[in-house]
Amino acid sequence: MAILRIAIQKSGRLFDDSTALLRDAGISFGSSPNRLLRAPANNFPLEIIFLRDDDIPDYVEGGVVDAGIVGENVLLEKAKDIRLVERLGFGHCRMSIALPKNSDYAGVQSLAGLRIATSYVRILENFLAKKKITVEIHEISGAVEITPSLGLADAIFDIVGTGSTLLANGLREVETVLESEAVLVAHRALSLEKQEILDRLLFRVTANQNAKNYRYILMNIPNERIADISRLLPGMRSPTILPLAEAGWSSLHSVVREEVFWDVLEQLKAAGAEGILVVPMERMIL
Ligand code: PRT
Ligand code: ZN
Repeated sequence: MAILRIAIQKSGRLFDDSTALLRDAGISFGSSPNRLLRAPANNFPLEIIFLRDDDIPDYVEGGVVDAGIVGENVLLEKAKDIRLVERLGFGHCRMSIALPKNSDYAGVQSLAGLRIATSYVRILENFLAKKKITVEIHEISGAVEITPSLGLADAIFDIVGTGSTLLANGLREVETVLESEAVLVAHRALSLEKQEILDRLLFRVTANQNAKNYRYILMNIPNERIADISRLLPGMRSPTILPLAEAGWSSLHSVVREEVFWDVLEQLKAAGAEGILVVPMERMIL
């Protein structure tokens, strides 16, 4: 029987969320990647391979592994011929250009001719080419943020999370080049059996993501408001309406997207809904 090999980061910022994603999909596997760099799943046709994030795109392209979880920043930098299957909603960061905090900046043109240190040469080159700006790129493998204070560069291009590393090094962000998150990637041409396993995995992952993106909501409404209130709640197909013991009233159940949730709540209240309850969901299959 076919087994799908998936690479995840061996240790580092994506490790916890990547293993949690697989475990939340009901997949169990041994937990100690320190010595063991591969772990077969016990209850799903999956083998987990623990790698450095930088190696994952190459391994996926070459077919050494079938799929992987990696930062979009790494995916773009490596520019391998692989498929982006799904954004995973963790590992959020941005990639920005930063200058010493007191230097003048009047738009991207100010970067012309500067020495910019980075580990992400390709992404930076693409950005500057689009803006038609020429700079001197210095490729550095780590601790990019200290190069301006050492006089090795005039600016840096690097990953920013909270921004406190930039601040601590006397730098200020002047251009955001990319917003990134962890993504599921796959080999271009998986066998039918392996693609089926990937689809099963994706089905589980999506059910979990949907549950995070939606809230289950129930409320009491006077019967004459059913039509109005239903319009505010498209739900999955249409809301569920159940009669209350008290005549003239119904209980309405539906789901609401997280990002519009507060707006909808206000509209429901204004439209006469009472006793509104909001409950988290475990899984949601659309
Ligand atoms: O060993 P391996 O090569 O696998 O790991 P790595 O050291 O190359 O990567 P790692 O674990 O640091 O990051 C893995 C992925 O996490 C990155 O490729 C990004 O997709 C994502 N990510 C999310 C981040 C950050 N947030 C982040 N803040 N990667 C790096 N940082 C750095 C940032 O550059 C700064 O130096 O963390 C530091 C703290 O950031 P601030 O802005 O919060 O101060
Ligand atoms: Zn790395």
